[in-house]
Amino acid sequence: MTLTTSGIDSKVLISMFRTMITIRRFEEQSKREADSGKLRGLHSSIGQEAVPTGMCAHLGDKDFIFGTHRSHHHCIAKGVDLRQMMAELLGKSTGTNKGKGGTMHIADIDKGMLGANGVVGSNIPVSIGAALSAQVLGTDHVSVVFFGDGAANQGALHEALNLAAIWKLPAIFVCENNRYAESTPFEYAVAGGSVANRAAGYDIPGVLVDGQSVLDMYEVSGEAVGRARAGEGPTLIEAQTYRYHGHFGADNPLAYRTEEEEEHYKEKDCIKRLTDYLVENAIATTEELDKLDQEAVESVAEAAKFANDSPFPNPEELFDDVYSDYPKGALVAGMQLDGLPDPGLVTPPSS
Ligand SMILES: Cc1ncc(C[n+]2csc(CCOP(=O)(O)OP(=O)(O)O)c2C)c(N)n1
Repeated sequence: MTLTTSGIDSKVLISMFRTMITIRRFEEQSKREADSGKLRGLHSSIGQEAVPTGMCAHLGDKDFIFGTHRSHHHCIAKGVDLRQMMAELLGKSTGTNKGKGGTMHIADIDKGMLGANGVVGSNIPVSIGAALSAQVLGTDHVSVVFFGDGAANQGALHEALNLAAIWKLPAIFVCENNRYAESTPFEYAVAGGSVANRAAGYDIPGVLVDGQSVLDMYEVSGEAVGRARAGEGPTLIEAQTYRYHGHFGADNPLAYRTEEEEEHYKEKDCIKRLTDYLVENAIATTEELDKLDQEAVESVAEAAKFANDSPFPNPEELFDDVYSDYPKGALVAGMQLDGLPDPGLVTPPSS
Protein backbone atom coordinates (compact mmCIF):
# COMPACT_ATOMS: atom_id res chain seq x y z
CA MET A 1 0.00 0.00 0.00
CA THR A 2 1.37 3.44 -0.96
CA LEU A 3 -0.28 6.16 1.05
CA THR A 4 -0.47 9.61 -0.54
CA THR A 5 -0.72 13.06 1.08
CA SER A 6 -4.47 12.47 1.21
CA GLY A 7 -3.84 9.32 3.26
CA ILE A 8 -5.44 7.26 0.49
CA ASP A 9 -3.64 4.35 -1.17
CA SER A 10 -2.44 5.37 -4.65
CA LYS A 11 -4.07 2.26 -6.18
CA VAL A 12 -7.42 3.36 -4.75
CA LEU A 13 -6.95 6.84 -6.21
CA ILE A 14 -6.19 5.46 -9.66
CA SER A 15 -9.12 3.09 -9.40
CA MET A 16 -11.42 6.00 -8.50
CA PHE A 17 -10.09 7.96 -11.48
CA ARG A 18 -10.89 5.00 -13.73
CA THR A 19 -14.41 4.75 -12.31
CA MET A 20 -15.15 8.46 -12.73
CA ILE A 21 -13.83 8.68 -16.27
CA THR A 22 -15.77 5.54 -17.19
CA ILE A 23 -18.98 7.05 -15.83
CA ARG A 24 -18.43 10.21 -17.83
CA ARG A 25 -17.68 8.42 -21.08
CA PHE A 26 -20.65 6.11 -20.51
CA GLU A 27 -22.97 9.07 -19.98
CA GLU A 28 -21.65 10.81 -23.09
CA GLN A 29 -22.43 7.67 -25.08
CA SER A 30 -25.86 7.41 -23.43
CA LYS A 31 -26.59 10.93 -24.63
CA ARG A 32 -25.57 9.99 -28.18
CA GLU A 33 -27.92 7.01 -28.03
CA ALA A 34 -30.70 9.24 -26.67
CA ASP A 35 -30.09 11.88 -29.34
CA SER A 36 -30.47 9.22 -32.02
CA GLY A 37 -33.86 8.27 -30.57
CA LYS A 38 -32.90 4.87 -29.17
CA LEU A 39 -33.25 5.76 -25.53
CA ARG A 40 -35.88 7.87 -23.80
CA GLY A 41 -35.87 9.57 -20.42
CA LEU A 42 -32.11 9.83 -19.92
CA HIS A 43 -31.23 11.53 -16.62
CA SER A 44 -27.54 12.26 -16.99
CA SER A 45 -25.25 11.99 -13.97
CA ILE A 46 -22.42 13.99 -15.55
CA GLY A 47 -20.94 16.24 -12.87
CA GLN A 48 -21.92 13.93 -10.01
CA GLU A 49 -19.40 11.13 -10.62
CA ALA A 50 -17.44 11.64 -7.38
CA VAL A 51 -20.36 10.91 -5.05
CA PRO A 52 -20.91 7.17 -5.66
CA THR A 53 -17.25 6.69 -6.60
CA GLY A 54 -15.99 7.83 -3.20
CA MET A 55 -18.64 5.78 -1.41
CA CYS A 56 -18.48 2.57 -3.44
CA ALA A 57 -14.68 2.45 -3.13
CA HIS A 58 -15.41 1.18 0.41
CA LEU A 59 -18.01 -1.40 -0.60
CA GLY A 60 -17.90 -4.98 -1.82
CA ASP A 61 -20.37 -7.00 -3.89
CA LYS A 62 -22.17 -8.14 -0.73
CA ASP A 63 -22.90 -4.58 0.38
CA PHE A 64 -26.14 -3.13 -0.94
CA ILE A 65 -26.78 0.10 -2.76
CA PHE A 66 -30.05 1.64 -3.94
CA GLY A 67 -30.41 4.36 -6.54
CA THR A 68 -32.79 6.78 -8.15
CA HIS A 69 -34.04 7.74 -11.62
CA ARG A 70 -30.49 9.17 -12.13
CA SER A 71 -28.41 6.12 -11.31
CA HIS A 72 -25.99 5.19 -14.07
CA HIS A 73 -23.13 6.54 -11.96
CA HIS A 74 -24.24 4.50 -8.95
CA CYS A 75 -24.36 1.30 -11.02
CA ILE A 76 -20.95 1.81 -12.61
CA ALA A 77 -19.33 2.70 -9.29
CA LYS A 78 -20.76 -0.54 -7.85
CA GLY A 79 -19.27 -2.56 -10.68
CA VAL A 80 -22.28 -3.33 -12.86
CA ASP A 81 -21.23 -4.55 -16.32
CA LEU A 82 -21.18 -1.74 -18.92
CA ARG A 83 -22.41 -3.93 -21.74
CA GLN A 84 -25.43 -5.16 -19.79
CA MET A 85 -26.13 -1.62 -18.62
CA MET A 86 -26.06 -0.14 -22.11
CA ALA A 87 -28.23 -2.99 -23.38
CA GLU A 88 -30.73 -2.22 -20.62
CA LEU A 89 -30.77 1.44 -21.62
CA LEU A 90 -31.69 0.41 -25.16
CA GLY A 91 -34.34 -2.06 -23.96
CA LYS A 92 -32.45 -5.11 -25.22
CA SER A 93 -32.86 -8.67 -23.96
CA THR A 94 -29.18 -8.83 -22.93
CA GLY A 95 -29.67 -5.99 -20.44
CA THR A 96 -29.38 -6.24 -16.66
CA ASN A 97 -33.18 -6.51 -16.48
CA LYS A 98 -33.62 -8.25 -19.85
CA GLY A 99 -34.62 -4.91 -21.35
CA LYS A 100 -37.71 -4.46 -19.21
CA GLY A 101 -36.32 -1.92 -16.75
CA GLY A 102 -34.64 0.67 -18.93
CA THR A 103 -32.46 3.55 -17.84
CA MET A 104 -34.33 4.21 -14.59
CA HIS A 105 -34.60 0.65 -13.27
CA ILE A 106 -31.22 -1.00 -13.55
CA ALA A 107 -30.56 -3.71 -10.96
CA ASP A 108 -27.83 -6.28 -10.51
CA ILE A 109 -28.26 -8.43 -7.42
CA ASP A 110 -24.85 -10.13 -7.84
CA LYS A 111 -23.15 -6.75 -7.64
CA GLY A 112 -25.28 -5.59 -4.71
CA MET A 113 -27.03 -2.99 -6.84
CA LEU A 114 -30.55 -3.67 -5.61
CA GLY A 115 -32.22 -1.24 -7.93
CA ALA A 116 -32.52 2.20 -9.40
CA ASN A 117 -36.08 3.49 -9.15
CA GLY A 118 -38.08 6.14 -10.99
CA VAL A 119 -40.36 6.85 -8.03
CA VAL A 120 -38.68 9.66 -6.13
CA GLY A 121 -37.77 8.69 -2.56
CA SER A 122 -39.18 5.17 -2.85
CA ASN A 123 -35.90 3.36 -2.31
CA ILE A 124 -35.16 5.03 1.01
CA PRO A 125 -37.35 2.77 3.18
CA VAL A 126 -36.44 -0.28 1.06
CA SER A 127 -32.77 0.34 1.77
CA ILE A 128 -33.24 0.05 5.51
CA GLY A 129 -34.97 -3.28 4.95
CA ALA A 130 -31.72 -4.49 3.38
CA ALA A 131 -29.81 -3.01 6.32
CA LEU A 132 -32.12 -4.86 8.70
CA SER A 133 -31.48 -8.13 6.83
CA ALA A 134 -27.72 -7.67 7.34
CA GLN A 135 -28.27 -7.01 11.03
CA VAL A 136 -30.58 -10.02 11.49
CA LEU A 137 -28.23 -12.31 9.56
CA GLY A 138 -25.24 -11.04 11.54
CA THR A 139 -23.16 -10.07 8.52
CA ASP A 140 -21.08 -6.90 8.42
CA HIS A 141 -22.69 -5.75 5.18
CA VAL A 142 -23.95 -2.21 4.85
CA SER A 143 -26.79 -0.70 2.89
CA VAL A 144 -26.38 2.64 1.14
CA VAL A 145 -29.20 4.63 -0.44
CA PHE A 146 -28.55 7.53 -2.80
CA PHE A 147 -31.31 10.09 -3.25
CA GLY A 148 -31.70 13.66 -4.46
CA ASP A 149 -32.40 16.89 -2.63
CA GLY A 150 -35.97 16.70 -3.96
CA ALA A 151 -36.40 13.24 -2.45
CA ALA A 152 -35.16 14.59 0.88
CA ASN A 153 -38.57 16.24 1.28
CA GLN A 154 -40.42 12.94 1.12
CA GLY A 155 -41.74 11.72 4.46
CA ALA A 156 -40.18 8.34 3.72
CA LEU A 157 -36.74 9.74 4.54
CA HIS A 158 -37.83 10.67 8.04
CA GLU A 159 -39.49 7.33 8.72
CA ALA A 160 -36.37 5.54 7.55
CA LEU A 161 -33.98 7.76 9.51
CA ASN A 162 -36.00 7.19 12.66
CA LEU A 163 -36.13 3.41 12.32
CA ALA A 164 -32.48 3.17 11.30
CA ALA A 165 -31.51 5.28 14.32
CA ILE A 166 -33.51 3.41 16.97
CA TRP A 167 -32.39 0.01 15.64
CA LYS A 168 -28.81 1.15 14.91
CA LEU A 169 -29.04 -0.28 11.42
CA PRO A 170 -25.97 -0.49 9.14
CA ALA A 171 -27.56 2.10 6.86
CA ILE A 172 -26.04 5.07 5.07
CA PHE A 173 -28.19 7.81 3.60
CA VAL A 174 -26.48 9.80 0.83
CA CYS A 175 -28.31 12.88 -0.38
CA GLU A 176 -26.85 14.03 -3.70
CA ASN A 177 -27.70 17.68 -3.48
CA ASN A 178 -27.29 18.80 -7.09
CA ARG A 179 -29.15 22.04 -6.26
CA TYR A 180 -32.32 21.34 -8.25
CA ALA A 181 -35.29 18.99 -8.17
CA GLU A 182 -36.27 19.26 -11.82
CA SER A 183 -36.32 23.11 -12.00
CA THR A 184 -37.03 23.79 -8.31
CA PRO A 185 -34.01 25.30 -6.51
CA PHE A 186 -32.83 23.71 -3.28
CA GLU A 187 -32.99 27.08 -1.46
CA TYR A 188 -36.67 27.42 -2.32
CA ALA A 189 -37.79 23.93 -1.40
CA VAL A 190 -35.68 22.75 1.55
CA ALA A 191 -36.36 24.28 4.95
CA GLY A 192 -33.41 24.83 7.26
CA GLY A 193 -30.91 25.22 4.43
CA SER A 194 -29.43 21.74 4.83
CA VAL A 195 -30.36 18.09 4.57
CA ALA A 196 -27.41 16.99 6.74
CA ASN A 197 -28.78 19.11 9.62
CA ARG A 198 -31.81 16.86 9.78
CA ALA A 199 -29.65 14.10 11.26
CA ALA A 200 -29.60 16.02 14.56
CA GLY A 201 -33.29 15.24 15.06
CA TYR A 202 -32.41 11.54 15.09
CA ASP A 203 -29.18 11.89 17.06
CA ILE A 204 -27.07 10.40 14.28
CA PRO A 205 -24.09 11.95 12.47
CA GLY A 206 -25.04 14.35 9.68
CA VAL A 207 -22.16 15.24 7.38
CA LEU A 208 -22.00 17.98 4.77
CA VAL A 209 -19.34 17.22 2.15
CA ASP A 210 -18.03 18.69 -1.08
CA GLY A 211 -19.45 16.11 -3.47
CA GLN A 212 -17.24 17.40 -6.27
CA SER A 213 -14.18 16.24 -4.37
CA VAL A 214 -13.72 12.49 -4.56
CA LEU A 215 -11.05 12.68 -1.86
CA ASP A 216 -13.54 14.25 0.56
CA MET A 217 -16.27 11.84 -0.49
CA TYR A 218 -13.93 8.92 0.09
CA GLU A 219 -13.03 10.15 3.56
CA VAL A 220 -16.55 10.78 4.89
CA SER A 221 -17.81 7.57 3.26
CA GLY A 222 -15.06 5.56 4.96
CA GLU A 223 -16.14 6.89 8.34
CA ALA A 224 -19.81 6.13 7.67
CA VAL A 225 -19.09 2.61 6.39
CA GLY A 226 -16.78 1.95 9.36
CA ARG A 227 -19.50 3.02 11.81
CA ALA A 228 -22.11 0.90 10.06
CA ARG A 229 -19.90 -2.21 9.95
CA ALA A 230 -19.03 -1.78 13.63
CA GLY A 231 -22.70 -1.77 14.62
CA GLU A 232 -22.68 1.93 15.53
CA GLY A 233 -25.66 2.77 13.35
CA PRO A 234 -26.58 5.02 10.45
CA THR A 235 -25.07 8.19 9.00
CA LEU A 236 -26.68 10.87 6.85
CA ILE A 237 -24.37 12.43 4.26
CA GLU A 238 -25.27 15.46 2.16
CA ALA A 239 -22.94 15.67 -0.82
CA GLN A 240 -23.02 19.07 -2.51
CA THR A 241 -22.73 18.48 -6.23
CA TYR A 242 -24.10 19.67 -9.58
CA ARG A 243 -25.61 18.11 -12.67
CA TYR A 244 -24.13 19.67 -15.77
CA HIS A 245 -27.05 18.80 -18.05
CA GLY A 246 -30.75 19.49 -17.73
CA HIS A 247 -33.02 17.36 -15.59
CA PHE A 248 -33.68 14.70 -18.24
CA GLY A 249 -32.16 15.95 -21.44
CA ALA A 250 -35.16 17.60 -23.08
CA ASP A 251 -35.41 20.61 -20.77
CA ASN A 252 -33.37 23.79 -20.98
CA PRO A 253 -31.53 24.32 -17.67
CA LEU A 254 -30.84 27.94 -18.54
CA ALA A 255 -34.56 28.57 -18.05
CA TYR A 256 -33.97 28.28 -14.31
CA ARG A 257 -30.23 28.82 -13.73
CA THR A 258 -27.45 30.96 -15.19
CA GLU A 259 -24.42 30.24 -17.33
CA GLU A 260 -22.26 31.84 -14.63
CA GLU A 261 -23.56 29.33 -12.10
CA GLU A 262 -22.88 26.42 -14.45
CA GLU A 263 -19.33 27.66 -15.05
CA HIS A 264 -18.75 28.04 -11.33
CA TYR A 265 -19.46 24.35 -10.75
CA LYS A 266 -17.69 23.13 -13.88
CA GLU A 267 -14.52 24.85 -12.66
CA LYS A 268 -14.70 22.52 -9.65
CA ASP A 269 -15.17 19.46 -11.86
CA CYS A 270 -14.44 16.26 -9.94
CA ILE A 271 -12.43 14.56 -12.69
CA LYS A 272 -10.33 17.62 -13.39
CA ARG A 273 -9.59 18.02 -9.68
CA LEU A 274 -8.52 14.41 -9.25
CA THR A 275 -6.42 14.63 -12.42
CA ASP A 276 -4.61 17.72 -11.08
CA TYR A 277 -4.10 16.05 -7.71
CA LEU A 278 -2.65 12.88 -9.22
CA VAL A 279 -0.30 14.75 -11.54
CA GLU A 280 0.81 17.40 -9.02
CA ASN A 281 1.60 14.72 -6.45
CA ALA A 282 3.44 12.54 -9.00
CA ILE A 283 1.00 9.67 -8.46
CA ALA A 284 0.32 9.43 -12.19
CA THR A 285 1.44 11.23 -15.34
CA THR A 286 -0.91 12.95 -17.77
CA GLU A 287 -0.05 10.27 -20.33
CA GLU A 288 -1.02 7.48 -17.93
CA LEU A 289 -4.33 9.16 -17.18
CA ASP A 290 -4.97 9.76 -20.89
CA LYS A 291 -4.43 6.04 -21.42
CA LEU A 292 -7.02 5.20 -18.75
CA ASP A 293 -9.39 7.64 -20.43
CA GLN A 294 -8.82 5.94 -23.77
CA GLU A 295 -9.50 2.53 -22.20
CA ALA A 296 -12.78 3.90 -20.81
CA VAL A 297 -13.73 5.21 -24.27
CA GLU A 298 -13.01 1.79 -25.76
CA SER A 299 -14.95 -0.20 -23.18
CA VAL A 300 -17.94 2.13 -23.57
CA ALA A 301 -17.75 1.81 -27.37
CA GLU A 302 -17.68 -1.96 -26.99
CA ALA A 303 -20.70 -1.78 -24.66
CA ALA A 304 -22.58 0.37 -27.20
CA LYS A 305 -21.80 -2.08 -29.99
CA PHE A 306 -22.92 -5.02 -27.86
CA ALA A 307 -26.15 -3.22 -26.94
CA ASN A 308 -26.94 -2.11 -30.47
CA ASP A 309 -26.24 -5.60 -31.87
CA SER A 310 -28.43 -7.31 -29.23
CA PRO A 311 -32.03 -8.31 -29.94
CA PHE A 312 -35.10 -6.80 -28.33
CA PRO A 313 -36.91 -9.12 -25.90
CA ASN A 314 -39.18 -11.71 -27.45
CA PRO A 315 -42.82 -10.52 -27.03
CA GLU A 316 -43.65 -14.00 -25.70
CA GLU A 317 -41.45 -13.21 -22.68
CA LEU A 318 -43.49 -10.14 -21.77
CA PHE A 319 -44.71 -11.50 -18.43
CA ASP A 320 -41.56 -13.46 -17.52
CA ASP A 321 -39.85 -12.11 -14.40
CA VAL A 322 -42.68 -9.65 -13.80
CA TYR A 323 -44.57 -11.73 -11.25
CA SER A 324 -42.54 -13.34 -8.49
CA ASP A 325 -42.96 -16.98 -7.52
CA TYR A 326 -42.43 -15.89 -3.91
CA PRO A 327 -42.41 -17.58 -1.45
CA LYS A 328 -41.39 -20.79 -3.23
CA GLY A 329 -37.64 -20.78 -2.74
CA ALA A 330 -37.40 -17.02 -3.07
CA LEU A 331 -34.31 -15.38 -1.67
CA VAL A 332 -34.36 -11.79 -0.53
CA ALA A 333 -31.00 -10.36 0.48
CA GLY A 334 -29.83 -13.86 1.32
CA MET A 335 -32.83 -14.63 3.53
CA GLN A 336 -34.84 -17.80 2.92
CA LEU A 337 -38.55 -17.06 3.01
CA ASP A 338 -39.81 -20.64 3.23
CA GLY A 339 -42.81 -21.04 5.44
CA LEU A 340 -44.31 -17.61 4.86
CA PRO A 341 -47.95 -17.58 3.80
CA ASP A 342 -48.75 -17.64 0.10
CA PRO A 343 -49.44 -14.00 -0.78
CA GLY A 344 -51.75 -15.10 -3.57
CA LEU A 345 -50.05 -13.12 -6.29
CA VAL A 346 -51.88 -12.33 -9.46
CA THR A 347 -51.10 -14.61 -12.35
CA PRO A 348 -50.50 -12.98 -15.71
CA PRO A 349 -53.36 -12.99 -18.17
CA SER A 350 -53.06 -15.85 -20.66
CA SER A 351 -53.76 -13.70 -23.68
C1 LIG B 1 -43.05 10.25 -6.16
C2 LIG B 1 -42.63 11.02 -7.39
N1 LIG B 1 -42.98 12.31 -7.50
C3 LIG B 1 -42.62 13.01 -8.59
C4 LIG B 1 -41.90 12.43 -9.59
C5 LIG B 1 -41.45 13.23 -10.81
N2 LIG B 1 -40.02 13.53 -10.68
C6 LIG B 1 -39.10 12.79 -11.31
S1 LIG B 1 -37.54 13.28 -10.96
C7 LIG B 1 -38.09 14.52 -9.97
C8 LIG B 1 -37.13 15.45 -9.29
C9 LIG B 1 -36.28 14.73 -8.31
O1 LIG B 1 -35.33 15.61 -7.80
P1 LIG B 1 -34.17 15.11 -6.89
O2 LIG B 1 -34.69 14.15 -5.87
O3 LIG B 1 -33.46 16.31 -6.37
O4 LIG B 1 -33.23 14.27 -7.86
P2 LIG B 1 -32.39 14.79 -9.13
O5 LIG B 1 -33.33 14.72 -10.31
O6 LIG B 1 -31.92 16.16 -8.84
O7 LIG B 1 -31.28 13.81 -9.26
C10 LIG B 1 -39.46 14.53 -9.91
C11 LIG B 1 -40.27 15.49 -9.12
C12 LIG B 1 -41.56 11.07 -9.44
N3 LIG B 1 -40.84 10.43 -10.38
N4 LIG B 1 -41.91 10.40 -8.34
